[in-house]
Amino acid sequence: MSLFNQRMQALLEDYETLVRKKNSPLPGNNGWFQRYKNPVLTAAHTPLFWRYDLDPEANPFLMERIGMNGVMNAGAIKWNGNYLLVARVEGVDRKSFFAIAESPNGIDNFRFWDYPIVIPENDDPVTNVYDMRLTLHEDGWIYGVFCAERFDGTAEEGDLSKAKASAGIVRTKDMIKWERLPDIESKSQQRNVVLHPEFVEGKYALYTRPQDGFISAGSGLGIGWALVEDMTKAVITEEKIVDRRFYHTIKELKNGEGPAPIKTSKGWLHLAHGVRACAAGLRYVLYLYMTSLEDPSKPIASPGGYFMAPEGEERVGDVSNVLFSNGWIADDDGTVFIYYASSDTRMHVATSTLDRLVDYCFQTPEDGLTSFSSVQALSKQIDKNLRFLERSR
Ligand code: BGC
Ligand code: BMA
Repeated sequence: MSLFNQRMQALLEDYETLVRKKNSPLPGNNGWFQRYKNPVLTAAHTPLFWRYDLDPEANPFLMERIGMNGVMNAGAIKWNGNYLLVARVEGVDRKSFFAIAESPNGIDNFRFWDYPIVIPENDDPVTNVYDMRLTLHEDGWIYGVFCAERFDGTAEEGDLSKAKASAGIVRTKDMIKWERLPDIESKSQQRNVVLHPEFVEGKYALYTRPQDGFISAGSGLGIGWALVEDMTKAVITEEKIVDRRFYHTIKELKNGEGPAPIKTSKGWLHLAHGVRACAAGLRYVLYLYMTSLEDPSKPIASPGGYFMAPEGEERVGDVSNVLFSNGWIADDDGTVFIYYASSDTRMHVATSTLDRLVDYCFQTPEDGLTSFSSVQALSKQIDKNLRFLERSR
C-alpha cells in the first residue's frame, strides 16, 4: 500500500474511534449535575475532509491544508429527535465560524454536518463571528444571535486590537438556510445578547450586556433587558438591569446571559457566566438564576456563588481558566443537557434535571456579599443539621 493510503487509513481509523467513543459519567458529584469523561467536540472532531486535501496528486504527503484550532461555545437545540450543537469552530487563522454537529443521544457520537453554516454578509462586513445563542421563538422562527466583531476604525495608528462588538442576527426554519437580518442597533457595544423565547408585552425581548468598550463592561452593570418591536430592524433603546454585578463576587468584572432561559412551572431558569479578574487573568465560571413567569425581567432566585467552575483538564487551553456556556437542551422527561466549553478549546456536556436545577436555585443561599454573612449562612445550616442529627440518634 502506498504511504498516502497507509496514512489515510490510519487517519480514518483514529477519526472513527474518536467520534464513536462512548461517553460515561464521571464518578462523584455534588447532586447539582453530572460531568462526563470525554469532551463531546474538539478540533479533532472536525471532518478530515475539511482539513485535508484528499487528492493524492495534489497532497502526496497527506498534510492538513486548513487547520482547526478549537471547538467551543456552542448553541444547542433538539432537532428531529437529535441533539444539535451550533458550535463556534476556530481555525488556526483565529477566525471562527459556526458549524452544526449532531448526536443521537446528546452525550457522545457528535458528528459535524458536511458544510459549516454560511452567514451571509451584510453591508458592513464583520471580521469574526462567535457564540451563537439559539432561540426557538413563538413567532415560528429559530433565531441565532451571535457576536459580530469588527476593527474599530477610531484606533490610534498601530493599535490593531481595538475592536467593536455588536450582536448579529440570523434566522432559519430548517437549520440549513440562514437569513441574515441587520445587526442590532445599540448605543453601547454588545456581546452576549440572547433572545427570550416568548413575546413580552407583544414585543421581542432581549437579554443584553451593555459594555463601555470592547472588553470592559464598565458602567454596564450586568445582564440587561430590552424590548424591541421588530427583529428585522432591532433597536435597543432602553435597557434595565436584570442580573447585577457586585464587588467581590464571581461576577465582579463582567457577566453575560448564557443560552435562552428555560420555562419551568416555578419561573424562567437562566444559565449565565460570571467573570472576575485575578493575578492569573480572567476567570470565567457558570451560574444560575431565575426570573418570574409574569415578568421574565424580574429576578426571583439568585443562588450565591458559581454552579460550575473549570476543573482538571478543563482549566487549561487557549484561554485558560474559562468555562463558557451558551447552549442547553431540556428534554420532555426533565433531563437537562448543559453544553459548556472549557478554556476556549473544547466542548463538554453535563446532565441534570429541571427539578434539581430549580431546587438548587431556590434553596442555595444568596451571596450575602461579606464573609460575615457567609459564616451566618453556614452556621444556620450547621445548627439545623446538628439538631437533626441529635434527634435521629
Ligand atoms: C474573542 C472572544 C472574546 C472577546 C473578548 C474576541 O476577540 O474572539 O473569544 O470573548 O474577544 O475577550
Ligand atoms: C468572552 C466570550 C467567549 C470566550 C470568553 C473567554 O468574552 O464572548 O467567546 O469564551 O470571552 O475568552
